[in-house]
Amino acid sequence: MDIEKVNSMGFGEFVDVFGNVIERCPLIAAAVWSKRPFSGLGDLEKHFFAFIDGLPLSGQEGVLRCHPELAGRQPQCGRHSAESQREQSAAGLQNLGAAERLRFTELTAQYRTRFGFPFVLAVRLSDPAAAPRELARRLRCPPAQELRTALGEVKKICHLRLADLLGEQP
Ligand code: 2AL
Repeated sequence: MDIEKVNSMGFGEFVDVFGNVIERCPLIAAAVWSKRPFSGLGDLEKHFFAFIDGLPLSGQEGVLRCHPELAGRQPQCGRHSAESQREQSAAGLQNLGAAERLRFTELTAQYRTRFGFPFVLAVRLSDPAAAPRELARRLRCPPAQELRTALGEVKKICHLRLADLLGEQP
């Protein structure tokens, strides 16, 4: 789909198509529609990112909490989105061995207890072996720094999903 097509979309179609580029946050797509016309992928994503950056802390934490647990069998609420399922299965995290999976699950639980939101990682840019190391490393970061890192991962996931929808190279 090219940018002219995006700019021609009515509100409902735009939210249907872009409502999950930020995981389970269609409100952000609803707000971004007001910013059209867009000149291209970079311009479009700039508005998604600006909305996230403009949220109060509680809103930014809310965006993170809408993400499913990585390699978790069940999301916190609702179902895994189709995008999330695809990303997680492509990353091979569902195929971790039993011991690795247990360790990973323990660390994600510790992460959630420490920071109050789930561990978010753009898994398409990572590999299954790197994810547990990254989780262990980020678990030790100061909370304010970790919030920024996690939102950076949300933006990477958004970029990849937008590039897929527009048929562009990420
Ligand atoms: C996800 C997800 O759904 N896709 C991805 O790349 N990472 N979730 C997460 N908690 O990191």
